[in-house]
Amino acid sequence: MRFYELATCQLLASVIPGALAAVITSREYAPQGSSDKIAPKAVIISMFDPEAEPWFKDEELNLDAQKIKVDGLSPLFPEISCTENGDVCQITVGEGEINAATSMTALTASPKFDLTKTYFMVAGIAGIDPKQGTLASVNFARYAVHTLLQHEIDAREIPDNFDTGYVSFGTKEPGQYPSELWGTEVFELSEALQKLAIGFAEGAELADSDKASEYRALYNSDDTANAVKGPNVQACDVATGDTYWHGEKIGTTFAGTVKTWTNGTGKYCLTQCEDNATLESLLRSAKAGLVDFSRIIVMRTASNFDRPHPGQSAADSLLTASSGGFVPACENLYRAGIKVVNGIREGWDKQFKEGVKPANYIGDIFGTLGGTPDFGPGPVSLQQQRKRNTESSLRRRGVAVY
Ligand SMILES: *[C@@H]1O[C@H](CO)[C@@H](O)[C@H](O)[C@H]1NC(C)=O
Ligand SMILES: *[C@H]1O[C@H](CO)[C@@H](O)[C@H](O)[C@H]1NC(C)=O
Repeated sequence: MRFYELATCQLLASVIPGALAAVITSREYAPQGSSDKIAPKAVIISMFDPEAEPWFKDEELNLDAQKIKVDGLSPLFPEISCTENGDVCQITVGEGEINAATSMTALTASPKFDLTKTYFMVAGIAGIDPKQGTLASVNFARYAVHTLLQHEIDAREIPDNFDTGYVSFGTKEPGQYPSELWGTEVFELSEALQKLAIGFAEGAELADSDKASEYRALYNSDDTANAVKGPNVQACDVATGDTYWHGEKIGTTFAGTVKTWTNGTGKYCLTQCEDNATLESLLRSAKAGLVDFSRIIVMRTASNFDRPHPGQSAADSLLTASSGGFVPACENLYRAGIKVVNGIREGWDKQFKEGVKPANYIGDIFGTLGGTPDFGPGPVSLQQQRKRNTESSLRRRGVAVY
């Protein structure tokens, strides 16, 4: 059954954007003067309404000024919203990996926009590891790791010598570097831009709530000192998976995944469902010259912890507890995010139009955009990797390698 499910999920993820491109090409792509195109300085990427709403309360920004219908967006969120002069736009991509990748591809393929100089900012809520940060904090990622892209054995059937049910593709035990790579395992973003964004966001007065304040005090272990402080702005990497995981043990597992897959540089901190998909879409559009991968910011505010506090079960923490973090986290997307957006707008002529040169490797595990990843298996040609993936897949199913 697993193979069938796998095939289905791949089919959905690959066929939808393909069909979409055909629709866009046939229905929408009419030659236009580039002057007709909207060329935003910044695009804010939300996943669902509570993340988007705080931005629309800003009457000066006025994101309601232009509503632009784009074929291929989520049926729930069929329009891009832009300011009067088009210098800032907002997209709600929908939740989960498939929605994020498909909606972003629809936007970047649309002839209504020129996004070659645009800064993209993912602005969403996330879970946070209490060892790394706290409720309502504002976090900017350098690495996005697709931690759910591996084998899973249900906890009740884990072998005695395994400490987790998660095993990288192409390996036989937990904790190994994957030899089978699908290409979206790890994304690395510009650290120079991440630092500038943190600098802008630090100028924001962050929201908090009494309830969040009381709740974070319950994380009173020696290793969770970061959880009991008030909301702050910091660097913090993201882990992606459509499965909304929760708990100490699974968090520890994925902390290991992030560490192994980024070759020790990335640190597990935030959990969410879209960033790798959004980044894969932007990566392919960057390869096509439609966007610039050095102009991407991932900002996630913490709406909840990714595990229980001492004395609480994982199920209670996930399903019944109310941490008070959701409302201030959504508000802080705007409060910190508008500082970043305005920083880019105000510094446009001086710095941002030209671009911020990245000092670190940026891109995916294959080096698709050029350069050499500081993570990944090292030099392997795409042809070799395809062969490895086929062989690994056949080995897993006991089929003789041809
Ligand atoms: C990352 O770690 C793996 C496993 O130890 C190793 O094979 C690979 O060469 C490393 N990659 C880089 C870029 O250092
Ligand atoms: C997804 O994004 C997260 C963080 O944004 C990153 O750590 C992860 O490697 C990414 N994975 C994929 C497959 O894009």
